[in-house]
Amino acid sequence: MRIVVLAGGIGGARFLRGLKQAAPDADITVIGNTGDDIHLFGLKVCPDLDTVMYTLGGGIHEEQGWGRAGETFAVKEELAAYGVGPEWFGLGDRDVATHIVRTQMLGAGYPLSAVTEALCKRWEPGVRLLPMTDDRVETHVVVDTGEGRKAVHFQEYWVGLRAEPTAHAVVPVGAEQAAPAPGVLEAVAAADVVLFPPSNPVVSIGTILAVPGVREAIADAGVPVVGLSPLIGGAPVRGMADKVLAAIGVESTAAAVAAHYGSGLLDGWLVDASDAEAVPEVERVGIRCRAVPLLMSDTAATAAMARAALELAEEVR
Ligand code: GDP
Ligand code: FO1
Ligand code: CA
Repeated sequence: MRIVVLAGGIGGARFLRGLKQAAPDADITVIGNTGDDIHLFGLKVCPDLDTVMYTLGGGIHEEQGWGRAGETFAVKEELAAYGVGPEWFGLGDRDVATHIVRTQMLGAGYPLSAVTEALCKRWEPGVRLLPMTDDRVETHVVVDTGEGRKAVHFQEYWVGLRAEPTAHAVVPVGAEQAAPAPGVLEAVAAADVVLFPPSNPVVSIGTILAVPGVREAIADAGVPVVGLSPLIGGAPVRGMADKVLAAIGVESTAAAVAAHYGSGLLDGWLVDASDAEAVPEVERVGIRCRAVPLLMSDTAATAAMARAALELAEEVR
């Protein structure tokens, strides 16, 4: 079975670990969000691609969910001693090696998709990891500074400002001019099922869908498209999905997120067992819905979620 998964960072990566256990023989292609990417200290950092690569490759800092296990921060301390910022972004020493290799290869002319493939030779994530695009796309968030509104890079909004200022708009800068990376549209066209893990619907999956051609390819693939809610009890399990959903005018409920994707894209939607009252509401907009436990407390629980998603895909096929 060929499965295509659109993934952000932590939510996407943890779901993929469960999916691999639930479907060990499946051929899994991951289309990763690159809207979170940022240039820092002359290095190109791709947080969501790296989170997927490290999580599936066994190098992730488990509790934190991003960055490397056993990390040290000597480079960060040395940069701070020079007074070179931004001081709010924690680049670890082990992680820095990944960004050096990536930046060096990009400088030599390799596209991000080829660089990602090269990095994955070391980590062997057991999936094909493709960036959504080889072109530069950067998510910016329009925030209130107290002295008017301004657009800041998503990482500055989330890591630097801890998502405290009200977000008024989310803009995937460059998306309109971007092209899907090699293999993205081909993987969607060849898929037997497309899954939306419980990734952020705005700044992860929304950004991937903003790359021209991706949404259309998924809608036209003629295969089941099934998603899992990142919201439980009307709140994100972690992160700022509620704030960026508010910025685009979507209520923070499992049902509202399904309706936001819409029945033109989604065939099936899983909500948490505690949100069972959302099931009829989702089905009214033409999306088949089931309520099952959606907390990724360990890989076994996550594998059960992945099995439920694949079962729902068979029901709507
Ligand atoms: P990010 O790039 O690191 O923010 O990761 P993603 O975009 O892939 O996923 C973020 C989303 O994952 C957040 O909106 C969380 O609510 C959601 N999430 C994290 N852990 C869980 C979980 O255990 N269950 C569910 N249903 N969602 C989760
Ligand atoms: N998240 C933080 O909250 N603080 C950090 O200092 C930080 C550094 C960082 C470095 C590399 C990397 O791949 C991810 C990093 N993250 C950090 C996580 C990441 O920026 C965000 O969680 C995601 O982009 C949110 O979608
Ligand atoms: Ca992310």
